[in-house]
Amino acid sequence: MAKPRILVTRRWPEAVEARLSEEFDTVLNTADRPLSLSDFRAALTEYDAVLPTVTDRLGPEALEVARPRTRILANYGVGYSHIDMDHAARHGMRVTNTPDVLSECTADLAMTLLLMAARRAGEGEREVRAGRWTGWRPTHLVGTKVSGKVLGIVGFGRIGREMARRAHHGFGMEVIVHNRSAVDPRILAQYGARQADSIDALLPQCDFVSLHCPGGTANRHLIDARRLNLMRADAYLINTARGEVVEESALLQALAFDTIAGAALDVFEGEPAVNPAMRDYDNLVMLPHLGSATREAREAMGFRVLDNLRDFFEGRDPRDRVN
Ligand code: 8YV
Repeated sequence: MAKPRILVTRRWPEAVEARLSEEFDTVLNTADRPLSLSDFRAALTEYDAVLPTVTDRLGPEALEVARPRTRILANYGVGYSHIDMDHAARHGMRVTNTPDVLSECTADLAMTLLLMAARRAGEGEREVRAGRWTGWRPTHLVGTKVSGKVLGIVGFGRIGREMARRAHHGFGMEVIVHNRSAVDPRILAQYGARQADSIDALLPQCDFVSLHCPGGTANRHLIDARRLNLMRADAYLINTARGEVVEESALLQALAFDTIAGAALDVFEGEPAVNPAMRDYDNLVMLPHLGSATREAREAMGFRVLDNLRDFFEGRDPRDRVN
C-alpha cells in the first residue's frame, strides 16, 4: 500500500523530520517560508495530511476547497485557533494538537515574563547593551517583589497548572484561578489555590495576572478596557496564551496612563507584526512567541504529531483529536 502523502508546512526539528520522512511520503519545507493562501489550498488537494503551525492562517478562505484530499490537519502546537474548525468539520477533516509536552516549558516562559516585568529585566538589559549604565545606586531600576505575592491565573488547564506549581511551590505565591468550568478542590489544593467565581472577581485581587486560556473568537478581547480597569494600578498582566485574548489598544492605554504597572507579552494580536507604538513602552516586556521554544519541547511536539498520524493512518482514534 502506498504511504500517506504528507506536507510539513515549516521546518521542524531534524530528528522529527527524519522520522516523518521514513514513515510517510513526506514533503518538507526546507526553505521554511510560510505558505501562502494559494499554496495552502493547493496542498489540501495534493496531500493526505497537512501538518500546520500557528503561522498557517487556516481560516474559511484557505479551507474553501471543493474536493480536498487532506483528511487530517495534524497541528504542531496545542493552540489551534488559527484553524477554522467549522470548515474542517464540513470537509470531515480530523484535527489534532500536541498538548502536555509543552506545558512545563510554556509555564517556564510565563514565569520568565512575570519576573522580567516585575524586576525590570528588559529595561536593565537594554541599558547595559546601550552603554548607558552609570553604576549602582539605591534607586536604580527598582522593581516589584515577586515572592509571596498574589497571582491570578485565567484558564486552569495543563499550562495554567504548571504556572501555578511554579508560582506557589517555587515563589510562595498565593494563587487564585478562574476557569471556564469549575476546578475540583482536590486539584486546587495541590497548588494552594482558591477559585474566583468570575474573571471580574479575580482581577482586583491580584498583583500578577497570567493568561492561560485558549484563543479564538470565544475569548477574543477577554481582557478589554473594562477588565483592565478592574486590575490594580500596581498589577502586571502576562500573556503567553494568544494575542487576541487581550485588546492590545486598551492595554496600551492602560500602560500609557499607568492604570496598571506593566505587562509582558509572548503573543500579539497581529503577530509577527507588532504595533510600533508598543516599542516605546518601558513597562512592557515583549518576546517573539517563545513559549514552547526549547529543543526538548519542540522535538516532543513533533513526535506527538507523529503519534497522531500513526494512529490516524492505522485506523485508530488519534490520541489528541480535538474534533
Ligand atoms: C507553538 C503555541 O510553538 O503550542 C502552541 O499553541 O503557541 C506554541 O507553543 C506554536 O503554536 C506552534 O504552532
